[in-house]
Amino acid sequence: MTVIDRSAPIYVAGHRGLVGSAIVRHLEAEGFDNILTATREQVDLRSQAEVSHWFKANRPRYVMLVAGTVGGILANSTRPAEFIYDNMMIHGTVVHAAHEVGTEKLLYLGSSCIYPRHATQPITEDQLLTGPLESTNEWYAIAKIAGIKLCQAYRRQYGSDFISAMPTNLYGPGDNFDLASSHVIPALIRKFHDARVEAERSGGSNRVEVWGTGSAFREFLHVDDLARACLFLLENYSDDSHINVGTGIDLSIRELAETVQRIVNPEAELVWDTSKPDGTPRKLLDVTRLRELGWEPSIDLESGLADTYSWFLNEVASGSETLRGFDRAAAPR
Ligand code: GFB
Repeated sequence: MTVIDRSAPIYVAGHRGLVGSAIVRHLEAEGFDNILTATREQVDLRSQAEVSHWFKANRPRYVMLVAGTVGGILANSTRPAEFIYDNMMIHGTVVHAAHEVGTEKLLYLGSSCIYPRHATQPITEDQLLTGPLESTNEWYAIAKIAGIKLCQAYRRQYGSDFISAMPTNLYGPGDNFDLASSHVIPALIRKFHDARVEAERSGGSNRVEVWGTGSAFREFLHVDDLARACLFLLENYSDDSHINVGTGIDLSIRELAETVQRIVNPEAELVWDTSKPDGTPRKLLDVTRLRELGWEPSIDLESGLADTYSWFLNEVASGSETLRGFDRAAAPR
């Protein structure tokens, strides 16, 4: 157990993203009153000189390293250079700068894609580096694995209390709704929403194209649950090994599409685009270690999806700038 001083400076790297914004909300709700953030314009996290300079000026006692270039299956397979370079650099610069200023505790966030494509399900932490990776996201996965190893190396050589958490697929308010780069949940919400709006407007077809065969299985965690888990781990976890963060429950992409359909657009006709990849057949995390520490998720998928859709509708209605990737021409007036 680490006693975390809520008035000490805590830096959230990546505060504008899905995860970072949820962590900032949660820290504020938990009484943290010295939350540090830096925009991309202020600090290029890929530059060691800029990051070290910022750390020396701000000296965070704690760091939540949740910044990175992220995206869904298509973005991962079409932009491999950005995914490996940006992420490897960001992990390296932030971990090193935290070491330079003597940051007391750092939490690094990885991803469930670090595990082998054919890992035994549910996936225990010790399956890391036991087999080949899924090809659609191996670039991102390699960078994420390097991040785990960085934290371990700094712990071993310098005694730094740097920990790694591996979340399952995430979703929630603040997600990216750009169809070329988003993950499946925001993509489905937007596709079902746009199809309904268009059908109501033009009286035309109400068809929604879903990628792949629908047979892949995924586990989803609401980002507000992840934010709770990150603070919980900062306070209760201090181990060399990374730790899985998930719900322990998965479903097929077909079942997911039907659930989003029920919430957003029950009349829609679903069409499967099998020219698009399914990706990893299944990646259900074994969350025994996290459960044994005493942490449980609190938001079930159906209510999490409904909550995310209401957030999306509010953003559309308010013309918010934070709704990434949404074409306002298709928004209801
Ligand atoms: O969310 P997603 O892009 O990420 O795709 P991954 C999950 C599944 O949903 C795949 C299917 O089987 C997709 O084919 N899918 C169906 C769709 N329709 C759509 C759609 O309209 N958009 C998208 N994006 N998918 C990512 C990795 O893998 O997961 C990253 O590429 C990272 O490295 C992240 O680990 C959590 O689960 O396949």
